Parts: sequence; C-alpha cells; structure tokens
Amino acid sequence: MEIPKRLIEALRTASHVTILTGAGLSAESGLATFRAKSTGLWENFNPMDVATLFAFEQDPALVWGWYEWRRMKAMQALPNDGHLAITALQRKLKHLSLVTQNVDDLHERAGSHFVRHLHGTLQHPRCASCSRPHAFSGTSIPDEPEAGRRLEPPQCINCGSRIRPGVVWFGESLPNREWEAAQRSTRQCNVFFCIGTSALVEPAASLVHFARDAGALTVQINTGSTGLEDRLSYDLRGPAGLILHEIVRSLPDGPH
Ligand code: BJW
Ligand code: ZN
Repeated sequence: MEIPKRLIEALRTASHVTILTGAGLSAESGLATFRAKSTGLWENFNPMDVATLFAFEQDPALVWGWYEWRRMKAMQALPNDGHLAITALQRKLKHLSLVTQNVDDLHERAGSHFVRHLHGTLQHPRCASCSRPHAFSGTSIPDEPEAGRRLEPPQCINCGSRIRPGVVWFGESLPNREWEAAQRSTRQCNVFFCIGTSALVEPAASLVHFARDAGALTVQINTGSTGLEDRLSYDLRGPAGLILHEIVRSLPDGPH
C-alpha cells in the first residue's frame, strides 16, 4: 500500500504524534477481537456475564476463569509487525504518545515505553476490596487454555477478600492518571492515529474527536469501516501490521 506523501511529511515535521490502539492491532498476534463476526469475544460470551463488577460478584469463578484463559492466551502470543512498527516509530518521531485499550502487554514486549493502558491490564489484578496488587505465582501456561473453565479467584493476603482482574469493566471509571495523560497527549498532538479499534466504547472513542477539535490530523488504520470515516484526514484500509510497516519504511531515520 502506498502511504500518502502528505501524511509522511506531516509525520516528519510533527512535534507530537499520539496513537490509540485497539484489539485489531493484537489480532495479527492471534488474540481475538471483541466484535468480529463469529470469532469476536462478545459473539461467544455475553459481556454482561463476564465484564461487569456485578457479574464478578454473582459468579466470581466464571469471571476469574475467563480472564485467566485470556491471560494465558496473551502470554502465548507474540508481538506482531504492528507492535514492532510502533516501537520503531517511537524511535523515528520526535515525540510519540502511545495509548491503548488493550489489556495485553504486547506493546511492552515489543519494546514500547510509557504505554497508557486505558482499560487496565490482565497482568495486574488487585484485591476487590482493599485494592492491594496481587502477584501471580509462577504458573505454567497450558498448551491449549480452556475458555469455559471456572476457577476460584485467589484471596488477598492483606484482607482476605477476592482478587479481581485488573481490567476496566463496563460501568467502571478509567484509571484517572491514564485517562488524564491520554487526554493531554491527544489535545497536544499534531497527528492522531486510531489503529485497530471499532471506536465504539466510550470514553476512549472520544479521543479522536478531541484530537480533531484541537486541530490535529486524524488517521485511521483498520481492515474495515467504523463510524469515524467522516471525521478523518486519512482512512488507511488494511491490516495494521502491513500499513504501519510501510509508514516506518517511508520515514527517514529519526532523532532517537
Ligand atoms: C483490524 C485488524 C487488523 C481487526 N488491522 N484493524 C455513552 C453512551 C452509551 C454508553 C456509554 C457512554 N459512555 C459510557 C458508556 C458505557 C460504556 C460504553 O462505552 N458502552 C458502549 C459499548 C456503548 N463505557 C464504559 O462503561 C466505560 N466506563 C465509563 O464510561 O465510566 C464512566 C461511567 C461510569 C458509570 C456509568 C456510566 C459511565 C468503561 C469501558 C470499559 C470497556 N472495557 C472493555 C473490556 C475490558 C476488559 C476485557 O478485556 O475484557 O474493553 S469492552 C472492550 O471494548 C474492551 C476493549 O478495550 C474495548 C474496545 O474494543 P476495540 O479494541 O475497539 O475492539 P473491537 O473488537 O470492537 O474492534 C476491533 C477493530 O479492529 C475492528 O474495527 C476491526 O475492523 C479492526 N481490525 N483486525 C487493523 N489486522
Ligand atoms: Zn485486600
């Protein structure tokens, strides 16, 4: 795919670029997205049964087991060309802020720094009552983790309450520091990328509008269409790994 020359020029001269990523970026690592037809997580599991505090309180073993399955899948996955290209961009561009809705750690494992996780992470559960972080003891990863396996959550060593997954469920607020930082970098950037996200979940979906309202160029990289098309400066259709790799290739070596 040919990357528009004007976009490359804008990236070359930008003092600040912000990237928002979603599940589509990790799809090329073999992790399911949420809303894809037939393979999406929400096609096979009702989000109200697994991704709310109410669901966890009603059936902790179902919810904990589901997130342990997701954590195992994420641990088996490897960063793909898209994650690696974003790390390369962090070196080539003057200042790149990376904001993700993903709960995996593939950006970090690709070598990216200062990743803002708006929806938390699978790797950092905490006590549902006193919020004390929970450290996983060295569990081995099964060859084929089972999706429906119930698993009792561990207990907090501080207060004895249940440990909950460290993700942001529907109806919960985003971590304040991450959300504040994401808004700041969105309002300050010259170019804003939305990569591999359906841009349906608020408040993350509003970032692209904040960026545009603040005068940034807005770029989407997605295999399909979203509701954002009429708010974009560039709509790059195709797999994120391929397109990001092309963008990196088109840029001269950068300051870092
Ligand atoms: C590719 C590709 C390839 C595929 N290359 N592309 C206003 C109106 C109505 C409702 C609300 C509202 N404001 C807030 C709400 C409620 C709710 C919400 O937004 N609901 C909407 C669904 C309507 N939001 C919240 O509850 C949020 N909290 C909040 O607002 O707090 C304030 C509040 C408190 C109390 C009451 C009310 C408000 C919290 C949201 C937390 C979302 N959590 C989840 C689960 C995290 C844990 C887990 O992982 O299980 O986060 S939901 C799920 O969706 C997950 C994702 O991060 C998030 C976004 O999904 P994403 O990444 O976009 O994935 P997909 O599958 O949707 O899209 C993938 C895309 O990739 C597609 O477009 C593909 O085409 C593309 N693609 N392969 C490039 N190779
Ligand atoms: Zn506790």
